[in-house]
Amino acid sequence: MTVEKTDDVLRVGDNFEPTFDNELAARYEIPALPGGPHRAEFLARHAERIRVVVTSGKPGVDAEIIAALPNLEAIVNNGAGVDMIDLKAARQRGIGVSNTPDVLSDTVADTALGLILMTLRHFGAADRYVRAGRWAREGQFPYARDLSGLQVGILGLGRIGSAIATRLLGFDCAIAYHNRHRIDGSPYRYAESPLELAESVDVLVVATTGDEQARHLVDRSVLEALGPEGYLINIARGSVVDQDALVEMVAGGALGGAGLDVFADEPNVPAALLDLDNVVLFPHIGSATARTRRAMALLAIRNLDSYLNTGELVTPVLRPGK
Ligand code: 8YV
Repeated sequence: MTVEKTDDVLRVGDNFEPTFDNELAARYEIPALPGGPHRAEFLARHAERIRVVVTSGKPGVDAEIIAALPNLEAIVNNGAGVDMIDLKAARQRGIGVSNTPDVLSDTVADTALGLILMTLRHFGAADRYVRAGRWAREGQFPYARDLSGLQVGILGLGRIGSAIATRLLGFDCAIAYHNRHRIDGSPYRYAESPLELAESVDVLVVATTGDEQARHLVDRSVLEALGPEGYLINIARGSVVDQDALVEMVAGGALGGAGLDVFADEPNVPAALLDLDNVVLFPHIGSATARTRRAMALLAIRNLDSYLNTGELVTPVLRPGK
């Protein structure tokens, strides 16, 4: 593969997902936006000629960076979530934004099922029990809760939420969901609000986008509605849940348990959660399989190639042009 030198594309973010980083470097030589004192100097020299930004999740592309690039036309993100990109600023300028949907839905749904099973059945704690020699010393591990036959609510029945629902049907779960709008023809029961959803289910799975409108959709009242016998699973974004309320309630027994792949301030996890056996904690691994990360990387690169060659994005969240 020949490496193409570009001077109209810019890398933004110093923490690119490794597969994307490698696949991108195999095809393109792209300058990176420096941080700190060198940024202003770099922008003064190069900002004018940048047409496309490539980024990979956090820290994203904020309004300040968008404003600093007067000829920016497109932002290519490696990842489904575009919550770290200022979409409002992009829309105002007619800047296109692409993400990597679909290719990760099954893997993220598998992660959700893993979290649900581990949280209800205490599989992580059971594994630790054996490793610590407690089985031989203390005998029978305490009983857990069945997933089969439960009522499960999905907050955000999009592509990932639907893949989670399909899997749960195999566990004979009754599925309900809440979205901003009811989905015509959906086989699942619709709840008018997150609160109404939480009131009627045993397990609430958060699978929404992480944009500003979704911030703290799961607040204290929603967690109270789930209650001491209820469970919260989050594979979306930490910002969707009021994390302080969650920590307090799950530690105090007001919420039955929680399975969390995402947190409000990653990679920092509240210390109060670390010793709780009714909580399962993952380091944001929803889509983290080699195959899926490669598929995401190749789709992001396809968006970049396509934009540079045709002016169109393959999987746009926002189409370029006013
Ligand atoms: C990755 C994700 O952590 O796709 C997303 O929105 O949250 C994850 O799959 C991230 O995007 C990798 O850059």
